[in-house]
Amino acid sequence: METAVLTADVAGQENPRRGEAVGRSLVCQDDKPSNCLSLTKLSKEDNVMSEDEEDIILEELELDELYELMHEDLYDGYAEEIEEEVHEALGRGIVPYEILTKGLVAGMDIVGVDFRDGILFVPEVLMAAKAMKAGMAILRPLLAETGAPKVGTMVIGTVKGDIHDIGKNLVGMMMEGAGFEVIDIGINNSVEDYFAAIKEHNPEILGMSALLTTTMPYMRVVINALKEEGIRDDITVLVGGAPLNEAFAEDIEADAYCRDAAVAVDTAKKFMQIRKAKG
Ligand code: B1M
Repeated sequence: METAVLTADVAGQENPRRGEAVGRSLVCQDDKPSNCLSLTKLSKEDNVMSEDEEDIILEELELDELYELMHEDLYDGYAEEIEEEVHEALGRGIVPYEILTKGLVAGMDIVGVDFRDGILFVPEVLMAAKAMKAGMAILRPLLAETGAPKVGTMVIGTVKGDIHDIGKNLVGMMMEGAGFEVIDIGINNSVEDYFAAIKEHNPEILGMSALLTTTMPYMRVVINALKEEGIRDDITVLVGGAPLNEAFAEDIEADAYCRDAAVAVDTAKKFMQIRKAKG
C-alpha cells in the first residue's frame, strides 16, 4: 500500500491548531480520498506543488471529510472555499440544516475553543466569522424557503455592549424558515432600540442574544423595562447565547432559554400555540 504523506510546509504557514502545514493537499493512501489520514490545504497564493501533492477534489471527498475540510477552512477564514464546500454539500442533496450544524456551527465551535485558549486572536476569529457568514448566506434562502404560512412575528437583537451576531442571525434564519416574520435589529441594542422595534412591529416574540457574561445581565434590564412599561405580559421573551442557561433565564424572568436555533424555533412555536389557545 503506497502512502503519500503530504504535509510539507509549502506555504511556510503553521496551522496553530494542529501544528501542520497550511496547504490544500491530502495525506492519502492508495490515492483514494477515502483513505486520507488528514486534510491540509495549500494557501491560496501558493502554486508550488511537490510531485506527491494533489489538489483536493471536493466531489471525491466522503461527507465526513467534506465537513472536516469545512471546519479547517472556517478556521483559516477561507470564505470562498467555504462557499464551494457548501455548494458541494447541497449538490449532494444534503439538507441545509445539516450543512449548517455539522459543517459551519461545528467548525465555529473549534474556533471558539482556540479563541478561549489564546491560540486564535480577534482578527483571525473575525476572518472565521466572515467565512461562516459567507456559508450562511447561501443557506439562508434555502432555510427560509419552506412555504410555511406566517406563524407570528419576532423581533430579535443582540443586547447592548455585545457585537456577536452569528448565533442571532442563525436563529433568525431558522425562525424565518419556520414561517415567522423576523425583524432583526442587529447588535448592541439598548432598551430604547428594543422598544422602538416592538412599537413598530408589534411582535408576539422578543428574542435577545448575549454572548458575553458581561452583557447577559442587560437582558434583565430590558425585561424590567417591559414590566415598567406595562407590556411584559403582551410579549414572549426568549433568550439565548452561549453563556446563558435555564437558571439564568428563570432568574431574569424570561419566558424561556433557548440552547440553540432549533430549540428557539420549537419554543417559539410552542408559545404561539399557547397564545392562540388563550385567544
Ligand atoms: Co467573542 N467571545 N469576543 N468574538 N467569540 C466568545 C463569546 C467567547 C466565549 C470566546 C472564548 O473566550 N472562548 C468569549 C466570551 C467569554 C465570556 O464572556 N465568558 C468572547 C470574548 C471574550 C470576546 C471579546 C471580549 C474579545 C476581546 O475583544 N478581547 C470581544 C467582545 C466584543 C463585544 O461583543 N463587545 C469578542 C469579539 C469577537 C469577534 C468580533 C472577534 C467575533 C464575533 C463576530 C460576529 O459575531 N460577527 C467573536 C466570536 C466569533 C466568538 C466565538 C469564537 C464564536 C461565537 C459564535 O459565533 N458562535 C465565541 C466562542 C464560542 O461561543 N464558542 C466568542 C457560533 C454561534 C452559532 O453560536 O452564538 O452560541 P452562538 O449561538 C447559538 C446559541 O447560543 C443560540 O443559538 C445559536 C445557534 O445555535 N443563541 C440563541 C444565540 N443567540 C440566541 C438568541 C435566541 C435564541 C438562541 O433568542 C431567542
